[in-house]
This record gives sequence, C-alpha cells and structure tokens, in this order.
Amino acid sequence: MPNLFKIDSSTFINLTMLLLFINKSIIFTRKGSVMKMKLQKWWHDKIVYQIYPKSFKDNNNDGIGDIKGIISKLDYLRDLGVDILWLTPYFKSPMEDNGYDVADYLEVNEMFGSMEDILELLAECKKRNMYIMMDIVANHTSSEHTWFKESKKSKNNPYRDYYIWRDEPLFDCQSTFGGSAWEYDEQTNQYYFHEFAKGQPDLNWENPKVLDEIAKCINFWLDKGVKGIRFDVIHLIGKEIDQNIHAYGPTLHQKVHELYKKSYGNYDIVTVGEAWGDLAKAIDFTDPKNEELDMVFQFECTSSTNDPLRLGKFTPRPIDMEFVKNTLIKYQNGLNDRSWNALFVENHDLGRCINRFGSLEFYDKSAKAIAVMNYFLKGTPYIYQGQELGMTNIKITDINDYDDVEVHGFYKEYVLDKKLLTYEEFLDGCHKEARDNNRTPIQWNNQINAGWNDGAKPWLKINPNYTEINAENQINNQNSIYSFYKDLIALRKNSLYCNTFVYGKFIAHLIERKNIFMYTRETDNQKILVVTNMCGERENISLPFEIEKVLLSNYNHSYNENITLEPYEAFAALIK
Ligand code: TEU
Ligand code: CA
Repeated sequence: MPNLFKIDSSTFINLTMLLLFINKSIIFTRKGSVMKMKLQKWWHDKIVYQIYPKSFKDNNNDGIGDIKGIISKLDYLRDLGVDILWLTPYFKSPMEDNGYDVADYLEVNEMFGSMEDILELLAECKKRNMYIMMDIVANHTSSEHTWFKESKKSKNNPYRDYYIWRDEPLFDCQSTFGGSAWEYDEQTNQYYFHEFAKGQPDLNWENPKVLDEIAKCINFWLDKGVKGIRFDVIHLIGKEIDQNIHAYGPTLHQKVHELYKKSYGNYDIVTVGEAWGDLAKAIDFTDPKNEELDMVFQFECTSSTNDPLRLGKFTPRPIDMEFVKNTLIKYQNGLNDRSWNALFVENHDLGRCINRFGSLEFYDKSAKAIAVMNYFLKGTPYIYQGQELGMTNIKITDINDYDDVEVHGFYKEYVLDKKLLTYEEFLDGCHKEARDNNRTPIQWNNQINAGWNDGAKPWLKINPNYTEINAENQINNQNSIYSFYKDLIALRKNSLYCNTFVYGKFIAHLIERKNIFMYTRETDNQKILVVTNMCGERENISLPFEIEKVLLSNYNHSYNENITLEPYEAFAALIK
C-alpha cells in the first residue's frame, strides 16, 4: 500500500514554494543560476497618510478636531488611495505639546473622543482595507501621568526611578523647546530631566520596569487591531545623562531590540522610528537582522533649511535642492536591498513643502514636482494631511496667535530674554518654519471655517486662503494637486507597474546636473524613468533613454531625446 503521507523531496519543495507564494511573504527571483530570496511584507506597497487629530476635522463643533471627524472623512482618504493612517498621539493628555505629553497610554484623549470612537475607527478602517498606525512616545510622559505623580512624591516611592532625578542640573542641558532641561522640584529638593517641555519628564530607560510598562501599553493597542507604530524620538531612549549622552546612547539598540521581542515583534505590523541621525544609524535601526524597526525617518533633507550657525529653525536659510537630491540618493543607495526608506517631505513638526522645497510663484507645478521627485523613490510614501491639497504656510502677525510650546519657548529665549532676534525677525522665521504652519485646520470647502466645523472658534487659526485652496474645489478638478496625488498613488499601485515601483532597483542619472533629479526604477523586465526639474528656470536635457509611454506628468508634453523642461516640470515614463 502506498504511503499517502510520504512525499518525495521535489514535491516537498514545490509545496513549500506554493505555500510561500500564497502567503505572499517570500518571492523568488532568478539571478544567473542562483536563487535569491527577498522578503515581502504586507505593507511594502502601502501608502501612509499622517493625521494630526486636533486639526483634521471637528465633528462636534467644539473647535478641536476629533475621531468622529476622522471617521467622517474615511471615504475621502480611501478615494485618495492611502492605506495606513498614522494618527499622532490620541491618548489622554493635558496637551502642553498637543498629545506628545501622554498622561495615560491606555486611555483616549477626551478632547478627541472615546475608546468606542477609536474602536469604531478601527472597524470602519477594516471595512475599507485600511489600517491604523499609532504614535508611541517612549522617551517621556506627561508630568500628569500617574507614574510621574508617584515619582514626585518621595525619593523612596516605587516610581521614583521611572524618571531621571538628580541633586543638581548637569551640563547646563538645554531643552529642545528652549530654556533649561532640568526642572527643580521643591517637594524632594531635586531636579528632574526633560528633553522637551517642562510637562514632559524623560523616562528612565535604565530602569528595566520602564521597558516592560511601555511594552504593555503597546500590546494593549496591538491587541485591539492597531497595525503600525511610529516611535517618537526613539533615538533618545538609551541616554546616559551623567555623561551628557542624549542621542544614540550605548544601550539604545539593545533596548529597542528588547522592546521588539517583548511587544511588536510578536505581531505582523509595520514600524517607523523618528530617529534623528545619519545613514549609518538608519541602517543600524532598520537592518532586518537586528530586529528593531522597519524604517526610520531621515531628517537630513527636511532640516537642511535650519541654519546651524545662527539660531537653527528660527533663522532659516533657502533650501539647497542639490543637497536634497544628493541626500535622497545617498539613502536610496544606502538602504537599497538591505532595509527600507520612509519617504516624506512634511509632517506635523515642519512647514508646508511648497513653501520649503518648492515655490509659491510656481505653486501648482512645484507642488506636483515635489510629489514626483519623492514618491517614486524606493520606500514607503508618507503624505501629511493637507499636503495633497497643496496647503501652504500661514502668515501670522501676532505671536499670541501661535499655539506651539516650541514657538513660545524660543520667543521667550531669543526675543524677550536674550534679545537675539527682533519681534519681526522671529515672526518671519516662524512663518517659514514654525510647526503651527502644518497644524492649521484642514480646508475642506469654502464655507464657514473652511468646512472644518460649523463655526465654533478653531483652536488654531484657519489659513485665509481656504476660499481658494480646499478639498471640495479640487476633488472634481482633474488638474488639481489633489487629483495629481490621486493619479500618482493609483499609478504606483497599478498592477502593471507596482512591482517596479515597490521593489525595482533605484539608479540615479545626470547626477552632475544641479537642478535635475533623474532616476530610474528597474526590474528584470521593466524600466521606469522619473525626471524632475527642481527649479524655477527652464532646463535642457538630452535623455539617455527612449521613452515608450508617459505615465504621469505635470505638463501635457510629449518627450523625445532632447527636452526643454519647464520650471518644475516633472514626469514618470516607461522606457525601453
Ligand atoms: O519631535 C522631535 C523633535 O526633536 C523635533 O521635531 C521637535 O519637534 C522640534 O520641532 C525641533 O525643532 C517629536 C514630535 O514629532 C514632536 O511633535 C514632539 O513635540 C516631540 O517629539 C516631543 O515629543
Ligand atoms: Ca471636536
């Protein structure tokens, strides 16, 4: 009688391959005679959209955005084509830093709604094949967190070592938001350390209990169906305060790996770290064999307008697009085949990309060119709310109309205390770089309060240009920035080209041309060319390729070998 359970080795290999194909976790490509394995993840072809809940949509008309507001716009987001919604912290918080001061990781911020609302959001996302990415602040909590309230009580309190307490301020450390990073506390006659605002005491990661607590908080949400995590300032958790080491402390990677093991490594989710550093550090974090993070945000491009020789972001300098190009190329080549890039030009801490990377003179073309340049690179595209509408920086002329703790911290330090900048100079810097530029309410239509709510005073001013720049205006206009983003996403996901956009090799061309960013994405059987003129002048180029078909363009041109590119002209094309 034949043994039904006995299979020969080749059948076994075929079955295994079949299973792996079905599972979509591994693909095989032939390179010469060698079989090469590549790991495929469910999120590799997905687009992330960042939501700042306080500003996205105010459903109950109390002047603050909310979760119900997000739910009401899910179809808008689905139509745009995005898959993963990264929500900045929606946890209980006194909002000194708009939620990055967490008072309880397991509770929903009442301003935004309830636990039921979050569960409803998760369920509504699921119906639309969309996912939620949460934002975990592991470096610090709010001073309103029970851990800190306990910690403050006495030197013997079991929570004392959850935070960093010293008898004296060390090394004259400055807070990221201006002023000293040490705050005196009368009750126990010691100082606690806060890298950010006073209300954001740093957790003491040298205490192993801290890691266990954070792991528990993460698992709580992953068990509810959250599918991604963005880690706030994760490069800071290994700090050695007594040696004045803040970023990339000696135990950082060991801690992140341990967190992976105790929490998210046991779930099939996607992770991205906010990690200010360089390419080598990005590789350490994201090399899959290290089991830490899937990708990190690199800030070399977005922070290049901050003048380090003067007062950083409050004395901005013009963007150097050649530097941006070379930096993008460096990360594409550096992470290629090893780990994964996070592609972004905006977030809730930056000004709008048209103001920073593009040109108001060529408003429409530069908005589209920035998208082409960035989102056909290899990696995961992140779009920040309103970016797809071409929202711009807001002109604020009264310091009191800014909300951000960072603006007020540096206003006090640079203008009032040290008199390094005049009021006008400071406001000028804010107009270019302040975080509030990206936090103004989303402009949904040209009605009262831009359709963001029904007329209650918004927590932050609405950009008066909402009468022109708003979603309703753009959704049915084929030439709008919104439609361009939608077309771009659809193209990236088109089954004919998707594999090339997601996995194709990145190769830069015409690198020596200052204002031109030209690259190809290549697989064994397909090549796609991406060309961007990154400046407001005409540029002539000779194409080293033959174009088969233009796939997306911000001008209606047909292209042959010699091209005169208009200011901010950008296109993607299939080439032979
Ligand atoms: O930001 C970290 C950070 O160092 C900067 O982005 C900072 O916000 C500042 O703009 C530099 O000039 C993260 C969050 O993204 C930010 O919103 C929080 O305020 C901060 O951490 C503290 O949690
Ligand atoms: Ca509200």
